Amino acid sequence: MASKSHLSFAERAVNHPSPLTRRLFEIAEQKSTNIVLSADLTSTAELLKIADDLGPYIAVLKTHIDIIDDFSRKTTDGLVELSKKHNFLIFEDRKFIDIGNTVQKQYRGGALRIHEWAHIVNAAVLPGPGVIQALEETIKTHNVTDRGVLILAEMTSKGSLAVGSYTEASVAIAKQYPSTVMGFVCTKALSGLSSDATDEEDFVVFTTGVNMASKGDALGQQYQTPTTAMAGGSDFLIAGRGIYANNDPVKAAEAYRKAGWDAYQDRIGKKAE
Ligand code: 5BU
Repeated sequence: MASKSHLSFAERAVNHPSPLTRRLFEIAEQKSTNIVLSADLTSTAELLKIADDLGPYIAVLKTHIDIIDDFSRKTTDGLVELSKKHNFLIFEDRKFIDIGNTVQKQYRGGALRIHEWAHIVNAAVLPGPGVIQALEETIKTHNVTDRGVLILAEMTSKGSLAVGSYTEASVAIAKQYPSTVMGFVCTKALSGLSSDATDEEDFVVFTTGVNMASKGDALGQQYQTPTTAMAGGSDFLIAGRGIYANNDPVKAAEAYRKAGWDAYQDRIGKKAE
């Protein structure tokens, strides 16, 4: 996979084939942030409050909508309104992993109606390429240009089995669906995995397990810092408890934003302000 990580997001936006990826890059440049807030709060009021308070510091808000105790249309209508107010994208961390027929029902319907409000969703390719085909079909049926998918190519938890040939297969499947797959959730750039790299490809690397104060948790989570993640080739940094569980989430969001953006500017050869 050809890496474009030495270029600025603005440069990468110019000829990028995906309108949603272009929009993501533009948001990052406009707001000087590559932070994805993992807003793992469990009530609608808490979720909407953190989204409103931290919206100015983030490029993307990541949700686990199925952990909300009092989920209703108000939850997702509120998120959509805040995404417009603060100009961020919404990423539902649904991790689709089933046969295509089931995945389409999960993406389109049920109580959550994820495709109606989430710009980005993710999927694991354990079931094979059909999982991505199913998501792509739903997106194309609805004729929208602001929906995309990230493939879970690696995981941050101890003992993860998403390594080696599984990660390589994730890259190969991404290449089959270039208009739908924006990139990967992974711990580092996946360069060198593929021998038929082309210059046209520009997948985005989202890295989870980012924390400035902790090395992990009691349930196997393993963290790296914004600086090490960016040095490893990440583009967007996903941080949860490091920000929302801090005594001062606004101050923490600004600290993560600055650390991520400084590291990004270093990488593209611009002096950090
Ligand atoms: P934390 O509070 O920063 O540890 O939250 C991390 C979030 O990212 C949480 O929502 C996880 O479900 C999510 N996550 C992860 O931690 N590791 C992974 O490999 C993937 C997602 Br994929």
